[in-house]
Amino acid sequence: MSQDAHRPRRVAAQPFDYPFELAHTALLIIDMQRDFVEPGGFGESLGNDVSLLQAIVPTVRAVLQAWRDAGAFVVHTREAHAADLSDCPPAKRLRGAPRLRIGDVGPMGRILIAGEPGNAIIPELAPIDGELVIDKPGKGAFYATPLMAELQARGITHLIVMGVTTEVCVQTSMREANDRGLDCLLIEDGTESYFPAFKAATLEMIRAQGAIVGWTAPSAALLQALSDE
Ligand code: TIU
Repeated sequence: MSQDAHRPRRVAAQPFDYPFELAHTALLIIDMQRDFVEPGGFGESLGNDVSLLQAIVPTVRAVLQAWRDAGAFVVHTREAHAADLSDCPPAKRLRGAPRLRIGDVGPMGRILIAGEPGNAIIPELAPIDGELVIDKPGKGAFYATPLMAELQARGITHLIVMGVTTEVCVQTSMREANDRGLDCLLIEDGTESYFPAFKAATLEMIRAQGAIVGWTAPSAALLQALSDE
């Protein structure tokens, strides 16, 4: 890493500035996979309008590009289960009355199964060489995954978080990260929910009580911090 990677930087965030160094910070992009963002996947099978989520793709892409240009570490996650469903609790598969259950065959292959077309990260945000991809069986990115060990091996102490959905996999992952001692900043326009009220409430509860879970900031504030000399 260059000297510049160790320079202290600050994002104008809520509830107060977020300090970070590129050398110790990863960009964590949660579950920007076809299952949640495109019609015919898991998200739509649960009865949701997926078009809401598609709106953040250009913003997530712009931040990802700036982060790559800065030479810092990127992690992508996918909510994914093994083909034999051995890592999918029956409670998760059988709850409710979705149009298609996890493992059923849909228009993009088997729902939420690793390696199926619908499980792929959308092409606009596809991982490149050197980026880590974590398949996670739960909503949180740390539960039953090697993520914490991978971060520790690289000296990562800070996470900049984007992805979907705000109150489900994003918030769960941020709470898991916070309990593990990581300082997390959620990019407000780089995350979305099928329920706008849930997104708004999640942003508020994350930064309440003196950043009880973490910080929030618009993407422009992060891009400014990356371009500051
Ligand atoms: N249903 C919903 O809002 N989300 C999920 O099931 N997974 C993620 O958030 N990735």
